Amino acid sequence: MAQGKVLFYDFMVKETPIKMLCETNRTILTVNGLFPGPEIRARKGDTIYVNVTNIGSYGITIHWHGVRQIRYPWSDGPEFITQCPIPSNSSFLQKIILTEEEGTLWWHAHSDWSRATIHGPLIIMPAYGKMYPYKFDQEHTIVIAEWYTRDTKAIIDEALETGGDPDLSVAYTINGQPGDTYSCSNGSAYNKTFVRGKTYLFRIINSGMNEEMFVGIAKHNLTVVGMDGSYLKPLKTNYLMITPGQTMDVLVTANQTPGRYYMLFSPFVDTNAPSNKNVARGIFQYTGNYNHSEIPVSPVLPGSTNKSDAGNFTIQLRSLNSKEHPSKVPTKITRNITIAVSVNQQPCPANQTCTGPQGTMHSASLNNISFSAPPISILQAYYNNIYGVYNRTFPDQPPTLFDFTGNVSALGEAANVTTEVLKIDYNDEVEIRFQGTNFGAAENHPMHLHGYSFYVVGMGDGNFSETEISKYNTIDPPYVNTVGLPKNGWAAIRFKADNPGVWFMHCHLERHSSWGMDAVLIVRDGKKKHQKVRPPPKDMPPCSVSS
Ligand SMILES: [Cu+2]
Repeated sequence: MAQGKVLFYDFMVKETPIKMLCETNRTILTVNGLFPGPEIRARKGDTIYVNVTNIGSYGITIHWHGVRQIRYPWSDGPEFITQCPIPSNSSFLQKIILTEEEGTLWWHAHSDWSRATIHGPLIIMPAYGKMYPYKFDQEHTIVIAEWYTRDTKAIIDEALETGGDPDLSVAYTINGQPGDTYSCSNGSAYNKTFVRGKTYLFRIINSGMNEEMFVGIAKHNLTVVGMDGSYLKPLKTNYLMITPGQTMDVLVTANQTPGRYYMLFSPFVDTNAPSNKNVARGIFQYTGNYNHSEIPVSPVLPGSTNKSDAGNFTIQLRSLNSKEHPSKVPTKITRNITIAVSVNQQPCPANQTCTGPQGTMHSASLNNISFSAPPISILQAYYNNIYGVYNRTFPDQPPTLFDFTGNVSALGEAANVTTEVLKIDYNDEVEIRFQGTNFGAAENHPMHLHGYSFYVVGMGDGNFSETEISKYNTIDPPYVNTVGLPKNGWAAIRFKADNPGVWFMHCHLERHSSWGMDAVLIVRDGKKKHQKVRPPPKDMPPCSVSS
């Protein structure tokens, strides 16, 4: 691979005054005073240094979502997995090693719920002299977020204490703007000008906390050409379904009658759990002669509970698989793992009042293990051979077999709260079958893996069955870092374990991850020198047992 450039960025994490939804006297944690945060723009193969300085009032970490960080988990970011938080009034120089990534990714805080306001785009253009596999005239980046009315660390700290539901967001925002369905943001909605005949590339990032979204633009087709930093075969559609954690590159040609058109983001809510059902709207206005104060045309999107429209969009996605961008789907699987994905409840501790369902505490698990973060980072414990920080007994199969997606009401809902890792040999060809279960409020789970992208070779409703294997797509499945596991369904992914290190795997719905829907993969070093985890930087944030 051609040697890329070395780029430098400065990130200052600080409390910043912001006016949103008529609130006054409100500050939020931002990077460089911006919401959404600053864009990082690089080319394929570049190396980026970001000096992260935290002058906020509590520790944070930053993750580079979708960057594989080959052999260098030290800068990956999830708190207590690869590092301890960067304390107030200190800095950490993070190194982002780009290799195969090309397209739209993003960065975000990976500690408590700080990512609600600490996130931004990470755009990776083709290497010098290389072309995009599609044409466009202009590009725009769209970052979707969820707005909460108080400090998100307080929200999750309190919810984990009581076992109850965390606050709901009160608005979805498009590049920081909730849009004109909110009287307080009338006149400040996200808006862009369309010139008839031109084609626009939209880089759409769902950095929302807890909801999947349907997306559409009135009367305009959308052509999806990339996802999660990898190209797709062009897919023409009139709506998208994008989960938290996912990014999509979408072409839109301005080929309609000059006028004003709404872009609509509307939540996909396939669960009984409480949710924010508001919409966010942006406006596209053509240049030319027409009444520029006319009311924009609205798109028609699937209803908020429309699971089949969500699935029908997702199953059409195919990787580009061209000569320049080939698919390399593993076909000789040496490690086969099945993971049951559940929302659980834990009994309320004695002498405490809990506000979860029927006085219990909300919880969540993978293979019946509700992940508990250790006091020091798992990577530091692994690399320095510190014992007693984690167990190595995460099971390759659900501990008990049952009708996962059937009536589970007779089964106990509590999971084991513990810190387990899943060890994988270097260069194993891995298949993971995620199996949704019907415990608690079942719903779509956007499962995200650090350190890897993976091929989604199959997905479906109900319980996985071996007969599905013959129907897998091993030719051109999408190559992504986040897969929406259908509600009460399954999804099968494949990857080659060629990146040694400690890698977090979790649901990208923040409340599920906070409740324990997480696991840690340790991919062992290979035998050769360039197959081992590189040494740590000297300025790793310190871990203190009390933190
Ligand atoms: Cu989930």
